[in-house]
Amino acid sequence: MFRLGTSLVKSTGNLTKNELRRCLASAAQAQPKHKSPETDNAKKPPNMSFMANIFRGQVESSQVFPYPDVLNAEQKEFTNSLIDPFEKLFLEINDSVKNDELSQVEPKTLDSLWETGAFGIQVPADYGGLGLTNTQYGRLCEIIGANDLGVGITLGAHQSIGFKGILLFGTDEQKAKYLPMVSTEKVYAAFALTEPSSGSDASSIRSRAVKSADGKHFVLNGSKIWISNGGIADIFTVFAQTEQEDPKTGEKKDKVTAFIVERGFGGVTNGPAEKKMGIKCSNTTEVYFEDVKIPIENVLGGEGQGFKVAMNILNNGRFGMGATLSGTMKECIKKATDHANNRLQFGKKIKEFGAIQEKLARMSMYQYATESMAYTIAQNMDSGSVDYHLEAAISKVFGSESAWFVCDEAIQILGGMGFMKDTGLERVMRDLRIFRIFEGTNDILRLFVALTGIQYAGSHLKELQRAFKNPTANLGLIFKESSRRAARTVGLGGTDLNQFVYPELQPYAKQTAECVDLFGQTVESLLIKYGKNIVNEQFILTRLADAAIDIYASVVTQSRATRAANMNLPTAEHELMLTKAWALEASDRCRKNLAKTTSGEHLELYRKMSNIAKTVCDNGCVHTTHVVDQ
Ligand code: MYA
Repeated sequence: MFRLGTSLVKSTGNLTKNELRRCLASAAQAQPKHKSPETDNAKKPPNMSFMANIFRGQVESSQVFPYPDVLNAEQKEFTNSLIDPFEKLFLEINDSVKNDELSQVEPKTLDSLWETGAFGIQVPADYGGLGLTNTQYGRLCEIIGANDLGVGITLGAHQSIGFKGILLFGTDEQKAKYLPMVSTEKVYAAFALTEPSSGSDASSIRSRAVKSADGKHFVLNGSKIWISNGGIADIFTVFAQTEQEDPKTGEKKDKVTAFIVERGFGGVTNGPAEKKMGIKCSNTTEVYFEDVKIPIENVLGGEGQGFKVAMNILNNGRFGMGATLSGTMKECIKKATDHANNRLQFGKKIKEFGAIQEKLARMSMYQYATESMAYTIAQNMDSGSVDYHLEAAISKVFGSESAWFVCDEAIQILGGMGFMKDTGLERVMRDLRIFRIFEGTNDILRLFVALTGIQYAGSHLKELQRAFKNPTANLGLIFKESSRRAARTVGLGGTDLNQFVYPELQPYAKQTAECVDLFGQTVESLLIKYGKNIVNEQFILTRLADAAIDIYASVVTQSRATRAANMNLPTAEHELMLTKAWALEASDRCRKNLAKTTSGEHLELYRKMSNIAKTVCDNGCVHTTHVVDQ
């Protein structure tokens, strides 16, 4: 797992050119010989991701400031025209309680969803879909999330991942053949990656496809588990190992290839619907492939490219979860607010108690941050950005944890009533639990965020090291870096976000900027200390990811509230308040998390926890003596 060590380099310490040169030289030693990402980097356009850049202590503001605004008036009008029918469908036709009880989406809901175009929201109109952008899709996802997450997964497994590969990587022929089916002909799609022995470690799948001697088809064998829509889909995006020959060396190696598989090819079967804790109405099954003959034209994205196809499908769909769950959170907040406004205890409405106010405020802050992230990412994607992987992973982690927190707090505010099925929060809580697990567990995505960011910081240092080999040709770069470090050590030249935010947000932006600087310095010191072995330091990486998440949430809320204030929106004052409160809490948490990556006390704590876990595992349970027994 996480073979990200490939391009990690040891980082630099502080300041002088000679020291910088020495550190960079040691970085070069840590760089494996078989790969040269710096050459790759030289060819690549600069990475515009805000998050990737803060790992190297730099601010690349274009994705976050000003808050993106990509929809034109016509697109906004069209989106608005869809909101009503979508809401009506969920209010008048869909019955979330019944779906949950039946463990099935009622056919009348499915029919209406097909009629409104909900199964092909992003499919271009030429192929029969609604042809919406990511931003518009997000807006509709919110409505789905507010009403029925189980239906959301039926829709999401179909289009967010099921046939997304065809949209992203399909040939013209593949698009023409499959997209009309999946958007208008009531043909369901599914994404088949996970296997019994391959969950988070996605590249370790064992399903295998063997090319025929005439090269015209593959024969696929294998089985997949927990496939959403597995029992109802007729089109699958399937990932399997295929033997690939290196054109240069002739060496043969297994590499993952993605295929579009039709149930009609024969040999595709599925197990019974799984009995689940939540999202019960969405269909989840095992899917088996036995000698399935797949025409060569159904390879998706190129032979041996399947792992990247899978990762990019997942990256591309993750922001949708944030949008969906921000709708869920709004609904939970509505229920909690209704209760707080009406419930009398100790002679007062409970909304007057500080303990309840704190909950409602924090719930609103998490909802605001989740929504702000989702639309920052969606709109960046719509503007053509390809550098959104880290942000999309962050929004998935943050959205799923925020929604869990918000729903839990809503239940707490409602007290005994919240625990009753009739209130509807109990189902939402059951439904929400899976969101922290699927589409990449939050634990894995935290590591992904931290390690991908560190890898990027490392590759930047490698670039500097190269510059030092030919200083006369790279004076500008060397001078800039040396000056930046020199200024930093005397407390100057730090990050300045004030220029981007509404004046009254500046003191808060200053705190976030300090966190950005501290973050960059921490990444560098971790690289100095651990080099490429940082990949093994999961206690630390997790906390680094948490700090990154808080910074991203702070920046997107500051940007969005600035937009609201500049536009004089009627909610601007409240949005500024949410943003300030968020920044205060988040910068405090961020500083603490960063300290926890280096402090001796915490490193000792991690060692102890690691030992405790080892003992518990060796023992098969807790390893203590019961006070009553002895
Ligand atoms: S579907 C199943 C979900 N499964 C997962 O998400 C699997 C999680 N695992 C992984 O993502 C990977 O295995 C990890 C990498 C990250 C652990 N983007 O050596 P490596 C590149 C781009 O690090 P590994 C489900 O749950 C990397 O740079 N590239 O890889 C259904 C490197 O490239 P190079 C990436 O250690 C849910 C190469 O790959 C990425 O094996 C239903 C190898 O990297 C990336 N992310 O592990 C949901 N990662 O070789 C429905 C790696 O060039 C949702 N790489 O250096 C619907 C919600 C919304 C509702 C909507 C309503 C409409």
